[in-house]
Amino acid sequence: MGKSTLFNKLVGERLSIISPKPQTTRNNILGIVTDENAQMLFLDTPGLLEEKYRLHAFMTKQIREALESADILLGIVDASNPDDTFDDEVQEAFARWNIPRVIVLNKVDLCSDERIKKLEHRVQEALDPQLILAVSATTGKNLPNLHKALVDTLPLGPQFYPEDMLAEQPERFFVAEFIREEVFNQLHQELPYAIAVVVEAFHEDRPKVYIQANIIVERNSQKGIVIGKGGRSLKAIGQHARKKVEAFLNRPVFLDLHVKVYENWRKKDGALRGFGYDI
Ligand SMILES: Nc1nc2c(ncn2[C@@H]2O[C@H](COP(=O)(O)OP(=O)(O)OP(=O)(O)O)[C@@H](O)[C@H]2O)c(=O)[nH]1
Ligand SMILES: [Mg+2]
Repeated sequence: MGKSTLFNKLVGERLSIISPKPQTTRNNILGIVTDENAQMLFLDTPGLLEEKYRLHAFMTKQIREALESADILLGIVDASNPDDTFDDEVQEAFARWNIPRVIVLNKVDLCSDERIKKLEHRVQEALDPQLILAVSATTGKNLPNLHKALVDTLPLGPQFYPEDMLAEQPERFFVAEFIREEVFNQLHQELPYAIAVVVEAFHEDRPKVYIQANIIVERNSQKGIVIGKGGRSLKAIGQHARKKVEAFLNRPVFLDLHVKVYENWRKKDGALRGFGYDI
């Protein structure tokens, strides 16, 4: 859909992880943008989903909490998806939340003008937002207009965060997320969904930041797949993730990755809490 891609572009920093698979984002992620005129707080959320695991209940709770604190509801429609129907939950959120509602038609780099016109009508009919904007999160098309529209729509309020603050979650959170993103990149089918990442050690008092993290899987059979033949898969995940972490921390990093099994962690509240999903 492109929520995280758009969020990163609006925030100007790669805070949220991105993958072609749905349900990549699990936690709300706050991005703080401060310029001479205003401070804007963007919250990237998981997507709406059918709850099959307790982890999904956590994700739905994140969406609800985001809605409760929002001054603007910014909904994203994948304009390249030929499906023109909107889930009941989406329609309900748009009908129920009494705050300014903006719909972004994303991925217009993949669509004809005719398609966009048609979709604008459908969206107006089904969701009745105050504003519809067609953008491309990837190419940046129309994002300055979106930014301006958001600034103009936001209510006046106090500045919540210091000017130089970009994010609220700790560095370890983002490190775990970059590792999870590489799991999405390197492993296929359902496996990335069965994985959590926990940073166990983070030592900055050396020339290379030492980070030890566990990749948690749900079953023993998954452990072998994550490690791969001769350790190849885990090595690739580690190398790519390390580069992202180094770019984020702006320092050299030694990343020590291990794979651990925690049976059916996605169904267990205790495990979820331990892995950063505070249900
Ligand atoms: N062509 C094109 N692709 C895009 C655009 N925006 C996002 N994508 C791609 O769409 C896919 C999903 O993007 P994400 O940003 O991870 O989507 P999301 O809505 O955050 O997804 P979840 O976190 O899984 O709910 C990725 O492969 C992106 O590269 C766009 O404007 N144009
Ligand atoms: Mg996302």
